[in-house]
Amino acid sequence: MEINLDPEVLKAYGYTKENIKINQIGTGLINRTYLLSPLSEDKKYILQNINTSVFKNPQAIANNLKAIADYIASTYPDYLFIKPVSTVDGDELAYVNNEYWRMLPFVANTTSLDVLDNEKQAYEAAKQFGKLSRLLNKFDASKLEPSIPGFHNLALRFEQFTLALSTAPKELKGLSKPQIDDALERKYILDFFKSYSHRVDFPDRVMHHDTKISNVLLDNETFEGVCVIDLDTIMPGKFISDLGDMMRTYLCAFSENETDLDKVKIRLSFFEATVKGYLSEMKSILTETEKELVLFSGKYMIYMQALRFLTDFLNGNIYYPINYQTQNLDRAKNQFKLLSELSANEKELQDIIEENLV
Ligand code: GN1
Ligand code: MG
Repeated sequence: MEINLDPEVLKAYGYTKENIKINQIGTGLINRTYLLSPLSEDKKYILQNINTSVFKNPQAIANNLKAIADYIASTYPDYLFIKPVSTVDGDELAYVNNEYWRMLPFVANTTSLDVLDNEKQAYEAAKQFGKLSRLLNKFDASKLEPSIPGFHNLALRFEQFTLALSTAPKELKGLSKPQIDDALERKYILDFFKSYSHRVDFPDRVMHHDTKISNVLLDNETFEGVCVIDLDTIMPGKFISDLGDMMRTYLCAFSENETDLDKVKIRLSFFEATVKGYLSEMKSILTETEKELVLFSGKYMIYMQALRFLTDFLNGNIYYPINYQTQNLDRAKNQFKLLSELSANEKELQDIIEENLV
């Protein structure tokens, strides 16, 4: 397939179409991603177009990554933090024809997975995300600017849902009635969060905010975690964001796009591996309040994602790309099923957490 990439973007990094091989890669819903293989180098690069309708302030991302990279370089020089490659003009971003681009080094001998097929992968991934927050425990999170304001703010997501509900056409509301009821009924998750959010020992930390499995690089041979990638949403947040999104995306053998809800079940052994991996890094820094919220993290993130998909369906699918009209509604159904599976297994899951907190 011919890849239609603006030559000016390559030029910003000192390349031309003639001296580079280009492949489009990645499965994310938000940014376009390419793999660049310069013919004269052993190294490869990842080039990404930043979706500015989602990331309205790309400079914030560049500043955040620079601040963290500088801190890591002086504090943990052996830690592999994938910071952007500078343009020939020395900038962290290339601005070409009203679009922002950034380039990252490709890490050789690693793979990124789209689906998890064994527990070790869950453990390794969770450990990598935990390690990032642990190493940045002393870094002042307030130095970072939110790259998407209110990104994991459940109160805001609930507000956006109620707004969508008040403006959605009757037909869409009719189609999604059971999910609207689910969303309203589960508002206790938001209320529960609010009862904790002002506690002083529930701090803002540096969180990754997109902990799906494809955002971790694993060693090709040993399958050990090497580093985390996709750092656009690194910003201050609560620890529940990262662990919760891992529960959302690692526990079920099928993705949020699965429409056969009988398949939406949670795998206890993957839960155990995820919690073990995350806590192996974070146990020593989590506060007593945070430790109470380990299982809640999954509820918070799954509920939020269900709300986001349902909201987008009611808004006429303006945010998440879809393959068919009711896909966001199906995704919301999937997430509500996952949420009820988590609740149905609560006792066993809490036992696993307790074992891993001692
Ligand atoms: C988006 O593009 P991707 O797949 O990395 C979204 C996440 C959602 C996810 C659901 C910036 O992530 O928050 O959890 O879709 N990212 C943004 O698939 O909205
Ligand atoms: Mg992402």
